[in-house]
Amino acid sequence: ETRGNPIRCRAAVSRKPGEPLVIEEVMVAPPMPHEVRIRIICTSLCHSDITFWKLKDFPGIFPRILGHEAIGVVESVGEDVDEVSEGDTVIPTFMPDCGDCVDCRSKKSNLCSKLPFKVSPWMPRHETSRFTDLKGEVLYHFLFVSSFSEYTVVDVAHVTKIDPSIAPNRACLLSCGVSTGVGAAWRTANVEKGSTVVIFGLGSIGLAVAEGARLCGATKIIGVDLNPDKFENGKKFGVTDFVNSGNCGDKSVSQVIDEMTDGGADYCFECVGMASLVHEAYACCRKGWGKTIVLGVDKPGAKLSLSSFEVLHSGKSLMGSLFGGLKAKSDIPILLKKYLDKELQLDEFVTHEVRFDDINKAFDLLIEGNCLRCVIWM
Ligand code: CXF
Ligand code: ZN
Repeated sequence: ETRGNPIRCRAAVSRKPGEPLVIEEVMVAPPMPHEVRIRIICTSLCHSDITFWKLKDFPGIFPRILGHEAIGVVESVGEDVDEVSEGDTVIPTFMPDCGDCVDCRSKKSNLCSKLPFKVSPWMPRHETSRFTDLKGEVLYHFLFVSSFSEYTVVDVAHVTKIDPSIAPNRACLLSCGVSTGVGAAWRTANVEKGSTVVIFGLGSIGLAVAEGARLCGATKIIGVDLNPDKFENGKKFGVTDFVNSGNCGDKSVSQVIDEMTDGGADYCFECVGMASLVHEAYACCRKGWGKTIVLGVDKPGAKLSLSSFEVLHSGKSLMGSLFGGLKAKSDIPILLKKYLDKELQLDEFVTHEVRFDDINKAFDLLIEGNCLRCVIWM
C-alpha cells in the first residue's frame, strides 16, 4: 500500500548545470490537496529541458528533477481531487487548465490566472517540493511536471485524463512539443485553408507547426533553416518549399520570402528562439493581415526592436504562443482523436527510444541534432 506514504523510487537528478543526470533513489511525498501522484510510463526529451539543464544563473536551480513531456498512471490523489482517480492514464502539462478562472473560461486565452505560468522550483499551489534525496535534501521541481522520475507529483490543474489504449510513446508527445507546434497553427494563428505559412527552424516544434498548418489546409508551407537536409524530412510533415537561410546571397531571408509569396506570407512562425529571426518573420508576413507567432525561447533579456512607425503602417500582428495556445484538458483529447483517426502524425516525430538508465544518451542525441523526439521508457 503506497497511498498516503512516501514512495522510494529512482529518479534522474540534475545536480549541476550541464553535467550528466545522476540516477539515484529519491523519496516522493504523497500528494497534498489538489495534487496527484503519478507513476510515469514514459517521458520524452524537449529542448527546454536542455535549456534549463545548461543554465548556470537564474533560474539555475539545482539539484532538480527535469522532464516535462510525459504520460503516466495515477497512483494516488490528494484531498479535493475528484477529476481523476487511481489507475487513470494522464498526460501532465507545464501549462495549467484550472477551468474556472476568467482566462480558462475564455476561449481567447490559455494563460490560467489562478495558477499563473512561471518557471518555478516548486509545486504551483503550495510552493513546496515533494522530492527529497536519501539524505533528506530537497530536490526541486521543473515546469510543474518533473517527469524524469518513476513517480512524480503534479497539480490536478496540470493533468489531462486520456484514453488508456493510446500508445504511450505517442501520446506523451502531446504533453509539450508536438502540441505546442500544432496548436500554434491551429489555435494561436488559426491558419485557414489556402494559407501561405513560413516556419523559421525545422526542429520538432517547426515540424509540428507544419503538421498543424497542413491539417488546417495551408497550401504553401515554406521551411527556413540553415541545414538544407531538414527539407527532405520536412516534406513528410507538409513542408512544400525551402529557404536555406545561410545561402540567400545578398538578399535577406525576408526579401527572398517576400518574392516567393508575392508580397508576404499569411502566417510566420519563429521556432528557433532568436530575436533576429522574429524580425525576419515580421518583415515577411503580409502587410494588412500577416501574423507572426513567436514560439522560440531566446536568452533571458533578449530584446526586439521594431519601429513604431513600421508597426503602425504595416497592420501586422505579432503574438507569442505558450503551449500553442491550447487548453490542455479540452484540446489534448481532440489531438489524440486526430491521431487515432490518422489525421495527425505522431509516429514520425519519434526518431529514438531509450531506457531510463540511458537518459543521458537522450540528451546527447537531441544536442547532436539528428533527433526529433527521443522517448525514454521508465
Ligand atoms: C517552454 C516555453 C517557454 C518557457 C519554458 C517552457 N515550453 C516548453 O518546453
Ligand atoms: Zn517542452
